[in-house]
Amino acid sequence: MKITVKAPANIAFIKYWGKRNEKLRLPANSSISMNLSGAYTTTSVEFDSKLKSDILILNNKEVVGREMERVSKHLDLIRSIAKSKNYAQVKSTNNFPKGAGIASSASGFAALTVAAAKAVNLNLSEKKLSILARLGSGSACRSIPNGFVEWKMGNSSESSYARSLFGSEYWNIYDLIAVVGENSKKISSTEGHAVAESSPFYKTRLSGMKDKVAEIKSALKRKDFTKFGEITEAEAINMHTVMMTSVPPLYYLLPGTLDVISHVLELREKGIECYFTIDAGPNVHVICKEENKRKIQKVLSDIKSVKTVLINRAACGARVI
Ligand code: 2P0
Repeated sequence: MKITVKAPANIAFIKYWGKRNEKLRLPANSSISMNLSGAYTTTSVEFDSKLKSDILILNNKEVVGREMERVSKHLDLIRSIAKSKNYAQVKSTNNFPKGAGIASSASGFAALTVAAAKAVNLNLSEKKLSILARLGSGSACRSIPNGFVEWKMGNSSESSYARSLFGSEYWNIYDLIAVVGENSKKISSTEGHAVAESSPFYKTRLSGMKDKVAEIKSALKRKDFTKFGEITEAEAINMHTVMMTSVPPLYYLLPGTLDVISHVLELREKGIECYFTIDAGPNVHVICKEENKRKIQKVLSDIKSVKTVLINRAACGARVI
């Protein structure tokens, strides 16, 4: 049976950076995110007893090598649970342009997990699917549940998974992604996580995490946009401080990144409320309320270093289509 699944990328307001257990992808802290309506992966999986190996077709091109091996390893895990030996054909496309600097591993592994589990006739709970997706790529576990999501760090594989705090319709806030450059990562996120500990600021970052997660959850519950934005912005800088002070240092920011940040600060000075966050890449996610969306979109689009602005609101999690 061929199963097709659509899964969103997600933006973390409280980030996952650093692991307690690399193999199990257990994070050093809990994280909070929102699924993105405008950036998603669509993946179909079909197991076939006639296949001699797994096949991966990504954006209409057959993929071999490391990317393929990571997908095959994930399929092995699902096969072992289902006690199946059949190989699969996996076809996957991202709706966001290649080089837009949006990580595809979260939406990719979320879609792959749900599609493969269903295609091999496993009937798994959302929690189990989130755990499985986490084993493929940590941030993918947050793309399984709906809307605004918490990934509880847990203390074992079974207790580290994501669940929905609020559905996608809960709060009409937007994430305008100002794309300033490609995500030409010399060091992958997986390798980046592994060196986080080498930053002298890493321990300090982790020591403040519990309170920060509680505070942002409270702001989310109260729909206190100012508090929510202030925590989000400080958290992004906190993570990038750890990144830039690790050994080797990881510099994801480009001149265009700072250009956008300065416009965000200027907009706020003018009373147009918005806040930024940045992932492991140069692009700036500008978070705003609906009433300011158009104005901010125009300002961002007019910045010379901004190639395009991608518009997102909260979305539901991975779904069979
Ligand atoms: C996040 N990032 O919370 C943070 C913010 C990047 C910066 O999760 O090794 O691709 O596959 O578990 O999930 C990127 O890390 O790493 C990430 P793996 P992943 O969104």
